[in-house]
Amino acid sequence: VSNFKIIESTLREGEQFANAFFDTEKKIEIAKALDDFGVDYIELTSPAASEQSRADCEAICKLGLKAKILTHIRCHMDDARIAVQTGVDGVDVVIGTSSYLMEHSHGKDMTYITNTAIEVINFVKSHNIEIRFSSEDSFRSNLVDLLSIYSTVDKIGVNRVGIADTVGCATPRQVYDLIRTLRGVVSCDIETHFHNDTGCAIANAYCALEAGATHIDTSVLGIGERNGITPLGGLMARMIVADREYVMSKYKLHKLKDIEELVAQAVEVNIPFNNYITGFCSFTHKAGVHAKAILNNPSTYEIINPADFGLSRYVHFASRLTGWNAIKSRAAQLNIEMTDEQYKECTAKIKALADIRPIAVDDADSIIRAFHRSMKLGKP
Ligand code: HCA
Ligand code: CU
Repeated sequence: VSNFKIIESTLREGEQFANAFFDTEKKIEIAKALDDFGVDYIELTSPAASEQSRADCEAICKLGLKAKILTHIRCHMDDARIAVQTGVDGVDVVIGTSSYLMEHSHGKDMTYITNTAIEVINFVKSHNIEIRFSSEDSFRSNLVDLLSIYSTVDKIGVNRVGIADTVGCATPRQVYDLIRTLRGVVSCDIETHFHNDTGCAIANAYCALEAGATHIDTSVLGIGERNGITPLGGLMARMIVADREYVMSKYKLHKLKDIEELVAQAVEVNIPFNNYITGFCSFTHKAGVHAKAILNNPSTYEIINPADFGLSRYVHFASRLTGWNAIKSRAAQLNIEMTDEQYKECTAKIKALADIRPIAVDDADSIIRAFHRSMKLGKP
């Protein structure tokens, strides 16, 4: 699973999110932030979508970012002709291959799709621009058809082929099997794109890498059509556990929270409370048993080190579940020192109040302070 590359699609798939409207300035701000974070590719909405989309695509190409700039088009010569004029480094071409899409969307058959694909690919390549060919709804497409068209486009020299779970139906095992099979058929890179309708988008991306995929599509906070795709932050969480050295060396992880806040604000959503890494409680430890172990050695209950992302852990101590080790640690933060017996007694007082009502940090702190004062005065 090492050496994977990210195709960041906040400015393409993400623009298909219900709330998304990015003006030129916002797109540039997001593109620069993603580039600074270290993503390999930034994918932009098709220049054929609208006049402003075309102008924005050209503007971002002119920024001179380290990341390669891609645009995403239908498998059609009209779109390809516009795309090659924008200054992009690469073009991601897509066409529906499932029976649903062939019958109810574009109405074309496999022979037509293959012939158009060949024409578009040769045209883009003749402009010295990178090209990826992908099927849409790959997991509901005919396997023999898929392998045959991928083998054809591989032979004429595409840089990547793409597999897309457009409807979010795939399971990790299905992903593994399909990518493994495809890996045996093509020699080019394999890009994958997973929607999250059934909550498998991160697991599917990971399985794809295990099976030999090379590129993963992401968006910030996972924004996209419906409930979106593999989130950039969630993929970072998964991958830092798999290969910390590679992830740490390649991405500026401490910028993740800022990028998420930038995008969350732009599309007017909150960062979910249980978000990977940046959710408000992602590194909060509450039960007394957990708190004690965490204070001893954070690895006991943490697979990800918050410091790797410029964040810190929090030991929750104002609750009925707390324990005296957490209270001792809190007392130290308040510059208060007592004996172990005293911490235990003080903890019992906090738990007694927390059994009656939810308590705030201030409540627990004043119990600690009052208890400590009474100890010094010699009356418990
Ligand atoms: C789309 C569909 C797409 C394409 C994915 C890809 C999907 O909105 O055009 O080209 O990799 O989910 O199939 O996003
Ligand atoms: Cu998609």
